[in-house]
Amino acid sequence: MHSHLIFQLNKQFPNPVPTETLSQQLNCSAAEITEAVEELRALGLVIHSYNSGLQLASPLYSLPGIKTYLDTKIFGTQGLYLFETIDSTHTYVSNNLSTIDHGSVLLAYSQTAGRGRRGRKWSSPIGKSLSLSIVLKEFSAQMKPTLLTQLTAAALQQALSETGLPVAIKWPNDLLINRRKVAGVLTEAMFERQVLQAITIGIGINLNQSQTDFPTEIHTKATSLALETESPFFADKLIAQFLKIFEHFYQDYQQSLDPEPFLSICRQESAVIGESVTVVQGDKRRDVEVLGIEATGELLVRDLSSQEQMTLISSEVSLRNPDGSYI
Ligand code: BT5
Repeated sequence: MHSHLIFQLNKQFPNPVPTETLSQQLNCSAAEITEAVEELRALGLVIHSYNSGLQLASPLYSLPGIKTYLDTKIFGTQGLYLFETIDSTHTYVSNNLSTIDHGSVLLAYSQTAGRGRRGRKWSSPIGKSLSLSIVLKEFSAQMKPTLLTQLTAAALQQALSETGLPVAIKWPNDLLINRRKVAGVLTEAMFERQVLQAITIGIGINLNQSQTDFPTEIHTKATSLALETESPFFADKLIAQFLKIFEHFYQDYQQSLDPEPFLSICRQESAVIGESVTVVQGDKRRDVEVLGIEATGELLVRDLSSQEQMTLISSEVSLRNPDGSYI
């Protein structure tokens, strides 16, 4: 009911939809519509009531909306779930792994405990952001799970670029527009008795946040698709396109074991190759020039004081501007 109501409201956005029209479309009473709207408002979603009808405050994706565009064989076709609010889609997967099939996609309008890398927080306010986890249980024994972050970043870069915006990848897992972070990727592997059972790929995308919707500490480093396009952003198509491109890269990589198709995008669209940056590793800092991305997915850099070349592993480091600010 909620999903179909949102789908109908979204289709008419920004126009209000009369309750009678919704009753007919959803085959239910006006009282049931009012009850559903109250339930959604109680979650924090903003739905305006006018004499002329109901109106979403900002566009909202929905399962029926995504399915209109979905053109995948596996991802999202085996299982596509949408939570209105959840602690974290990643945490849900790890707590329910045995009941979730390979290729399932979990989405959430809001996360109360969204996670980034190394215990960092991911802000996902209700109705404004996209939180998505993909569950992988079938993989070639020879593939390198560590490369999946870059596979995902490349797929996301390609999907986001369809907006016409200049989208760059900040190795290993950030997507930037005009040097501000619009999306992030989190890959987690789950082992049982040292045997890889599953990999969960998480992506968070900022869709319709205004600058004040971001926590103060990330005001100057975060952006949303609505801020960049200067208009409300409809995400159904983006989600379907991302899943299609992800599926293409993933299936291709499982068969060929060749990471070049996605690594070449990470290199070509890199925000850091050729730049001088500071590598932060725990308490240590080191100024380097970024030379490239190796076939292993590691970052090739040259230390600016010793001139020594070295590779960096994504799980261990973060990159910053030499003055410490976000790149
Ligand atoms: C990431 O980590 O960028 C990975 C984000 C993955 C989120 C998805 S949502 C679905 C799935 N379920 C989860 O619980 N997580 C995944 P990292 O590179 O560590 O970046 C985290 C840092 O980005 C924070 O410390 C903030 O500085 C900043 N940040 C937090 N929220 C942000 C936002 N909405 N937009 C831009 N930057 C943000």
